[in-house]
Amino acid sequence: AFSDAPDPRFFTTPGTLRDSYDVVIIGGGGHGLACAYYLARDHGITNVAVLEQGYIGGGNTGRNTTIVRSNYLTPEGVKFYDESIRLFRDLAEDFDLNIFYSERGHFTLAHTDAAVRTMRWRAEVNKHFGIDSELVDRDFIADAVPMLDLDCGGEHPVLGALYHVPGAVVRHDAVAWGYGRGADRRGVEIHQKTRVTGIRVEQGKVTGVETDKGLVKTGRVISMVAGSTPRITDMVGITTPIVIHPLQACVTEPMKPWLDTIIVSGSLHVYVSQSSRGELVMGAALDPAILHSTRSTLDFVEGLADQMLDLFPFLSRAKVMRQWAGMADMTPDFAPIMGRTAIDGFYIDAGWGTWGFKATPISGKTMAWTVANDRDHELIEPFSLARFDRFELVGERGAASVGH
Ligand code: PYC
Repeated sequence: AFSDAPDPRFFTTPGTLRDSYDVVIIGGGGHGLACAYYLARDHGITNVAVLEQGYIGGGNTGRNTTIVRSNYLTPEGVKFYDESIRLFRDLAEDFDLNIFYSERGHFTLAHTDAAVRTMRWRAEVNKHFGIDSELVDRDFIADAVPMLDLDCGGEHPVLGALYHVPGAVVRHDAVAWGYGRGADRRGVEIHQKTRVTGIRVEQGKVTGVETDKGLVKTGRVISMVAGSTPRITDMVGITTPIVIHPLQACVTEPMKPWLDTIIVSGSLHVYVSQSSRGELVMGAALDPAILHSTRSTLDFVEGLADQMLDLFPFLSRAKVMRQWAGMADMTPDFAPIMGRTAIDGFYIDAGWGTWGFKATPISGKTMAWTVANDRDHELIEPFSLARFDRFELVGERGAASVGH
């Protein structure tokens, strides 16, 4: 039941782990907390532990550039992310918490004929599913983003763009904390600083989870981590085609509002929006090496600045205030891996590469449904791990904002 008692903090701090839980969620990021929330709210499953090795929302949830969009390329992707946007729009009310959801409009710039063709393709797929996206020309972009140098200093002029009206930014930590508080109030236990060290499987079925705080019995485990996915799947003897690359980002010092929209340039490998605090939130391509690291580099800021100045030359004196990195679980087709697995009671929500934050609500909701019904929700059927054995890939590479 939802408690109305005044709560000076967001969460209760659970004591020791119980002996057993109906469901154990590994990973206290947005996805794990959203799943716990919907398990409790929609399915009445509250004997749930979320195990987080660090602190909640401290992984990729707190390290992304907060962009939400549904302008994907495949029908499977478009339907999935569109449903996520619908959920995002209601979250502040669901949580009774301001998550600063701000619809800005989202431009993906095309600098080549091939990119224009892909943008048109995406626009048509989007429109087919009722999503507000269209291919726009230079005049349209110039009206919407007057500060943008459409000629990019003559190097790679912008030819057009995919304009996606619902594109939004949202406070990422508020999303994680809203889900966490909602789950906590419904009886879910969130155990931070609790590292999973093993998963017990007997005769093909999950029976428990080993942690640095002791063993808990459970028949259902959901892996909802990033960066650590191979470590967790090794525990149950499952392999995925995931490889991990660092993805870096940074913010400038705050400045007066001048950029209302979200700008992505796949060819120049940059994306930028201006936060409600006035900072430019920016990112670039994946780091090239396969690496398990959250180290920031000067190389990244130098490369990003170079490309940003092609688009916005007047920013040459803007100071970078902070930079950081996350770990992106990349899949071969740039789509996630979700649902049941060959191990009875072991579920996976992984492969979120550079596109995971925007899926937070829908991944939580569909994974909760999948676990409650022990059947893959129809929206995630295309994303099953088994697709790689069947060669039924969901090719979303052309809709990734991040270079690779
Ligand atoms: O997929 O929109 C995106 C995105 C932006 C930054 C990283 N991923």
